[in-house]
Amino acid sequence: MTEGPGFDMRAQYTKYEYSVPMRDGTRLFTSVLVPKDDSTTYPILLMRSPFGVGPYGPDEVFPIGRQTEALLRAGYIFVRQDVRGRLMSEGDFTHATPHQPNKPSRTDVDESTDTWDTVEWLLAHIPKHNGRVGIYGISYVGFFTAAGIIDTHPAIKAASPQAPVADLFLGDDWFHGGAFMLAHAFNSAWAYQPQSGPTRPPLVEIPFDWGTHDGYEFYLRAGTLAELTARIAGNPTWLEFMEHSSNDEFWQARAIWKHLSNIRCPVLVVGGWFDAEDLSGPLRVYHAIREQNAGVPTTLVMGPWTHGGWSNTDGRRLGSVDFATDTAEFYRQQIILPFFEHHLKDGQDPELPGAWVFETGTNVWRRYDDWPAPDAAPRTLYLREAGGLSFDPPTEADASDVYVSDPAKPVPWLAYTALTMPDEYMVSDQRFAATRPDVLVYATGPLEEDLAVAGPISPKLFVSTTGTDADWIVKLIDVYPPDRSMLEASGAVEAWSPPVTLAGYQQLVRGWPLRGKFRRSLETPEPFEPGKVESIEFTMPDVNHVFRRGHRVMIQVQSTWFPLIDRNPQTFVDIPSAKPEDFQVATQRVVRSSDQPSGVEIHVLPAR
Ligand code: PG9
Repeated sequence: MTEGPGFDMRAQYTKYEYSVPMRDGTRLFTSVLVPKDDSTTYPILLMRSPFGVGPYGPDEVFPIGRQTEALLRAGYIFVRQDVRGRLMSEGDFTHATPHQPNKPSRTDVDESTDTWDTVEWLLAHIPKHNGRVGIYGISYVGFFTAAGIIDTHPAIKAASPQAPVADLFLGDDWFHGGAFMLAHAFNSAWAYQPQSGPTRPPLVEIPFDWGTHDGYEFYLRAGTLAELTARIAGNPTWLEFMEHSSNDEFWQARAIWKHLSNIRCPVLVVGGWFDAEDLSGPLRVYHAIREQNAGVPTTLVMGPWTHGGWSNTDGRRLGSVDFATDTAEFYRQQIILPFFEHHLKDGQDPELPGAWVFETGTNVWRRYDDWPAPDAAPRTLYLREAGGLSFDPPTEADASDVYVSDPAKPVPWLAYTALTMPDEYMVSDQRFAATRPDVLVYATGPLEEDLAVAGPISPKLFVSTTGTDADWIVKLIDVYPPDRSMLEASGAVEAWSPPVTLAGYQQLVRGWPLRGKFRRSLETPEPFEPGKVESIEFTMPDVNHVFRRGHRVMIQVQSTWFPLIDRNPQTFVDIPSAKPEDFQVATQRVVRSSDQPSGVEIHVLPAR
């Protein structure tokens, strides 16, 4: 069955609501849709969520994304559950529930045991099931999916963690490279209010007058993090951010990827190349499952998608960038549906490869045995004189570029105003930044052949600062040729979107910060010695992008990216408690000499 209008949940399913007991007596609210059709049995699809599974009430239908619709049309017993301490479930909620590898007591619980107990209960109490269970979910729900298949219950026959949160400090929602993801964290903190018992929505009321539609203006006026904290006193999630601004034991206990073992079912990990929230998560979960579970069939699917874009869009376009086909519809019909149909109903084997990844730039799907593509080889693009960028290292004995970074005038992350985090920023035009004096710009000439880049991107820079701390933000950019237009790129323009000229467009392919004090350790920060050149290295999440012939590759380097990340005072202090006077102007130097060559390591596929 394909998607489309006319899916009538009430006509095809009956809804039941249960209070399901866990081994420690805590009861979790569980909503179950059972097909009305009595002629056969159905597998169970389970989704465990911290966001609420309402509207509550057996007569209430609820909104579903297009992915779930495709599955419901095919026929499954569909189960959604409020996790501990959220909405209508009992118990206490803590972010990214720490996994307990050893459980000395029978009543020790975590997401693995709650999933196990839920599956046991469903098998015993729900009619018409065929004994097989699948589990899936996006984002935080992806975290509960991944955590739930540790020590997999034998009835779970297939799992799909999608944009799973794998590590909230190491690159998922709240910290990237040790830098605090200010705009996203501030917004998401409101979603997790403490509750004293099962609570119906709405839980969230933002007690806050932004006073502007411009996030840049709002956060700049808000001042230091300490001043912002004082203004929103009492938000427990925010206070956790402020109390844990390094990769301390709090975050390490929540790093679920380290515990992804004893997995006993095929796994389909899904993510989006342009997911502004959880891009690291799917890559980390995929590698952890492969490394820690020999022989478990595991596939990585990465499309040109925003956060959950494979579930709620057609995947044809993001901002000004066109991907030529409805990539999300392809995924729903050709990948996720056959995956569950095969493992849960003995449908045709889709013969999934180790990695099925969309290649941006050429706009084609590629199948590989593993990810990163096994034949991608590391090469370094060196920062060169006169803003050049080349695979040839520099030859000068003494050369560097300098800029002044002023926390009072941070480089904006967008060329337009936004209060929250627009998904589009992941492919946004960077021309506005390229003309600023506090952004270094390096670019190749027009490429003579396609350059296919597949895998992680690792800046390796020699830098100094006149301060004692500094952020280093590196952006990999695809510069379109001067004769390029949107019409030419897409072949079609949607009615709502006027033709945009892409001539000279500087498409962000990947950008990532390193908070300098974490250059040696994310656990133990260290100051810079003013003026002393040091080497810094960090790795940004993978890309799968072809810089087409005639395009140019560009690297931009800057020290603020606001308010995507908070401002580094550029003095070595505890940033959540930094005072206004701690914020200082600093002069940043990037060395590009023959003995201290700065560059960005990419992984290049052989010419096709
Ligand atoms: N990426 C979102 C999130 C996960 C965990 C913590 C905070 C935010 C989400 O959409 O679930």
